[in-house]
Amino acid sequence: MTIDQDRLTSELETLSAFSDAPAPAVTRIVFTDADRRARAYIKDLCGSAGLQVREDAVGNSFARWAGEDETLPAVGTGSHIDAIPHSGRYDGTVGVLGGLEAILSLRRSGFLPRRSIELLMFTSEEPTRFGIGCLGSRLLSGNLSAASARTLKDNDGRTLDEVRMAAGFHGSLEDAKLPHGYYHAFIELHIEQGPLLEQQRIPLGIVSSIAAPASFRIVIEGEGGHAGAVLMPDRHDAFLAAAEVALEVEAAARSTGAIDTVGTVGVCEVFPGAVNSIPSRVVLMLDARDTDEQRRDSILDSIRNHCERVSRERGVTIDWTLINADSPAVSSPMVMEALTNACRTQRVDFQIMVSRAYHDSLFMSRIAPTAMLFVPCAKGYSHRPGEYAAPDDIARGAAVLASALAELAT
Ligand code: HGY
Ligand code: MN
Ligand code: MN
Repeated sequence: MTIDQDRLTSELETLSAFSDAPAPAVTRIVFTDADRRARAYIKDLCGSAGLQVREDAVGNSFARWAGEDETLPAVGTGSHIDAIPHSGRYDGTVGVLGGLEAILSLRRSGFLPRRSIELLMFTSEEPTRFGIGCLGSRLLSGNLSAASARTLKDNDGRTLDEVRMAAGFHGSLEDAKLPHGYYHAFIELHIEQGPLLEQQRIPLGIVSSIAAPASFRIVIEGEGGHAGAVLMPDRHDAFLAAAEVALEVEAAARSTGAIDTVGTVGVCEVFPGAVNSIPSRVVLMLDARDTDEQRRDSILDSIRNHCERVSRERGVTIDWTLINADSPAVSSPMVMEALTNACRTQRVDFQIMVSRAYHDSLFMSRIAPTAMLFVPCAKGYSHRPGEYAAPDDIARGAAVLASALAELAT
């Protein structure tokens, strides 16, 4: 069984061109024209490969290689192709195109799966447009109800229904949830988005758990006013209150003493945004994660307590809105064993590791035995134009994925 590395490399290159940012950056926001052209490209590749392609109401796509016994739960693999603004070309796409190449290499080798093998392309793994990550996998796993999904709006105030239907995805969101037991197992191939594999010169990572992500929208309302005329004792500066909150996010994350606790404020919108006007309103978006859910929640509590103190002391109001607070994912021993068997058969060194980024596998693990396979990325860079994974590393990941899929589909 061989991987066509040149083909895989050229497909990743072609896919990266469907972007709203000039190369080497990639911007591919869900349901934009760039996303729709990229989807069409992937669908064509799957169709020409003889896979049966279907899409659900939110745009998750499923390309199936029918197994000998189609009544059996299938084996799934896949990832996402949406990309946050000015990011890279490998996040997610390696799992979609690498998954397709793994399937093609098995077909070329004459392997016949007993269970069907299905390549998934999840909609909107990134939170960019609708504020919540893994929208597609949340819906298909039942983590997010159709009714809750309908309340989502993008920054222009357009609802998910409006946007998805304008992009050609009709049908009922209620039908997106997969039936119980639909998959026998699921594997996601992905770049590490961290530096460990490269630093330790280990070509593959088998993920044992995915950290628990949480995100909140924090709105701080103070009093505006003239930047010259309002004296300091009379001010209720919303941005300075926000600054105290943001610094507490860092302090709380560092306070646990655990390297797995992380937190940041990735969005800060200041109103009215004039140099000579005291900020009257600030919107912050908080992202906090930990492999240990209780530890993550403990830092959220301390940040929240700090907000109450800042509100009292500065005479501002601070409102929290939960966007998501998910449990971590623990990988399936069965799927991890299929991956370690494949590494041993192909004599590829690997290490067991944690994923600090979340992935669609976080939600696939709620409905099927799941694990992830990481390939190194240069300097651990991701979510930035310098993101890079070497063709031979990607090909090696696809080869191990193919063997693991074959084991699970037999
Ligand atoms: O934010 C994440 O962890 C993922 O890359 N969307
Ligand atoms: Mn990402
Ligand atoms: Mn990703």
